[in-house]
Amino acid sequence: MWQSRPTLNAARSPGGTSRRRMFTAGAATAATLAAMATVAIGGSAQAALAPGTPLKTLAAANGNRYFGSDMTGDLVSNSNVTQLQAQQFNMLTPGNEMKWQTIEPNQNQFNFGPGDQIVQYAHANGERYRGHNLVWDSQLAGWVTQIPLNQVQAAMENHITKEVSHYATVTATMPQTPYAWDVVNEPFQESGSLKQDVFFNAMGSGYIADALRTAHAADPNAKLYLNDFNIEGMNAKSNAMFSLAQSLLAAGAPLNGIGFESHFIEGQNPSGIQANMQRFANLGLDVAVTELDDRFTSLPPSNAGLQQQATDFANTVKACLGITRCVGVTQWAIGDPDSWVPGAFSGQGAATMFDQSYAPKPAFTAVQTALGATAGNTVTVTNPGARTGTVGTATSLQISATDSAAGQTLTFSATGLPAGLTISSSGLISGTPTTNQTANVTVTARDGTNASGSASFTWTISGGSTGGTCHVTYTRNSEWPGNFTAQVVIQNTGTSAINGWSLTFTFPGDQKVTANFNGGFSMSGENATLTNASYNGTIAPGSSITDGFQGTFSSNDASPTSFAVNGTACS
Ligand code: 9MR
Repeated sequence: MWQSRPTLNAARSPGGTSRRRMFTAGAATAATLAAMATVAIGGSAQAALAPGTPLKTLAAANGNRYFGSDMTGDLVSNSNVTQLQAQQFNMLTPGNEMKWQTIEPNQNQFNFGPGDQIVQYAHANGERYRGHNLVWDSQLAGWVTQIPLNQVQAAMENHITKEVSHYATVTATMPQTPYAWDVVNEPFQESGSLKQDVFFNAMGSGYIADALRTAHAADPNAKLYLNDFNIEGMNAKSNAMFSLAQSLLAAGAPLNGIGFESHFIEGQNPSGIQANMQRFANLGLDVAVTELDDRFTSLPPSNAGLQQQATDFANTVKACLGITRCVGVTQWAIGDPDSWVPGAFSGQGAATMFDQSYAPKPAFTAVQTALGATAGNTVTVTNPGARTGTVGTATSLQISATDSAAGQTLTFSATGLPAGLTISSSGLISGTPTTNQTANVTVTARDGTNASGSASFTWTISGGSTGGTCHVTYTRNSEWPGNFTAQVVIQNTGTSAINGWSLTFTFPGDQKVTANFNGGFSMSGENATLTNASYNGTIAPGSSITDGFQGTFSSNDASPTSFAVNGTACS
C-alpha cells in the first residue's frame, strides 16, 4: 500500500540539503557495460551513455511528449553527467536556481545568474525548460516572513513580475523563454487544507489566483502550473487540488496545468494515477509528471526490488501516455548520485533510472519499453467519418475500437478536437462547440500493453459569429536547432465582439505547430489552426489577445503572411 508522507517537508532542509554527487566506480554489470558506449572524458573511460533509443526520442514519437530531468548548477560543468542528460532528456527543470531564496535573497535585490546558467545549458543542448518555482513556503528568502503582512502581496507580485519578465525576455545571454512555470508550489497540507504560510496569512486563498494573474501578465506565453506531491492518486489532497483547479478556472484565472511531482517509494505507487490525472485533464488543463523518482527505504536494492522499481516507473509513464493532455514526464535527478533523496531521508535512495555510476537500471529499459514497444496486439479504431456541428449546440460521439487480444482495457485520447469538445478515457467525445472551424481530429485507443490504433477525420463547426474584421501580428521570438517559438497578436478591428476564435494560416515551408501555449491547435499539411482556450476566447471590439506557440521546422523558417480569424481574412 502507498503510505502518505506527511513528514516529507519536515525531512527537508529548506536551506538546501546538499545533494550527494559522488562518482563511485564500477557498479555497472559486465553485460551492461558491454552494451554501452564508453566515452573517454578527461583521460578516463566513463560509461556515460545508455543503450537503445533515448527516452526523449521515444517520448517525442509518442504524442509529441517530452522526457525531462532536473539540473543544478554544480552539474553543468560535469561532462560525465551532462552527456547522459543531453542524450536522454529534452526538458530541464532547475533544481534550486529559480527558487525565491536564490533569486531574491534580499528584498528587491535580484540574483539571476544561477538560473541563467541553467537556461544557457538548456539552450545549448536544444532543450526546453520549466521554471521552478515562483511562490513556495520552502526555500523562501527569510525577509518575506519578517515584513508586515500587509506588505506581502506587493512583495509577491514584485517577485513574480521581475522573475517572470527576466526569463520572458530573450537576449544574447538569456537565449530562451520557459515552456512553463510552477507558479505556486506545494500549497496543500496532507489533509487537503491550504498551508497557513505567509502568503495565505496575508491574502487568504486568493494569493493563488493573484500569483497566476501576475505571472500571466509578465509572460503570456508560458504555461502556468500548480505543482504538488502526494496528489498522484485519489485522496484528500488531490481532491483539494481538483476543487482549487475548478474554482480557479471558474474565476477565469490563467491556470494551464497541474504538476504531479510523483516522489514514490518502491512498491508503493498509489493506484488510480491515470484516472486521477485524467479528471484534471478533463477540466481542459495540461497535466505533467514533474519530479518522478522511486526510492528504496533500505539499501542496497535487491534484484527483485529493482524489478519492482522498473514496474513502478513504467506504470507512471504509462499513466501519462494514456492521457492526451499529459505533456511529459520529468525525473527529479539525472542519476542516483545527484538525487535529493539520500540527503533528505537518511539511508534511503537509489531512486532514479541510473545507478551510482550512471549506468541504466531495469527501470530505464522498462520506461523505454513503455514509451515505445507493443506486445504485438493490434488495436483498430472505427472511423466515424467526416462530421459537422454547430456553435452553441451540445454534441456527443462515442468512439469504438477493437483489440486483437482478449481482456484488454482500451483508453482513448484525441488531438485536434473542435474547441469546446473533450474526450473521456472511455472514448465519449462531448461538449458544446465554441467556434467556427474545420478541425482535423485524430482519435487514439491504447491498451494495457501500450499497443495503439488511431483514426482521423474532419469535424466542421459552423453557425458561429464570423467576428468581423481583424488584424494579426506574427512575431517569431526564439529559435534553436529545429525548433522555434512565435507570438501572435489577434486584434479585433470590427465593431462586434469575437466570441471564440479560430486563427488559420499557412506556413511557407516545412513548419509545424507542436504546442499552443494558450489554446488548441491542429495541422493539416502546412495549414495551421490555432483555437482559443477557455479564458481567451472573447476579443472585444478594438482590443486584442496575445497567444504563442512552439513549432518545429527542418529548413524553411520564413513566417506566414496571411491570416484569417473564423474564416474571415485579416488585414
Ligand atoms: O532537489 C531539491 C533539493 O536539492 C533541495 O535540497 C530541496 C529542498 O527542499 O528541494 C529539492 O527539490 C524539491 C522541489 O523543489 C519541490 N518538490 C520536492 C523536491 C524534493 O525536495
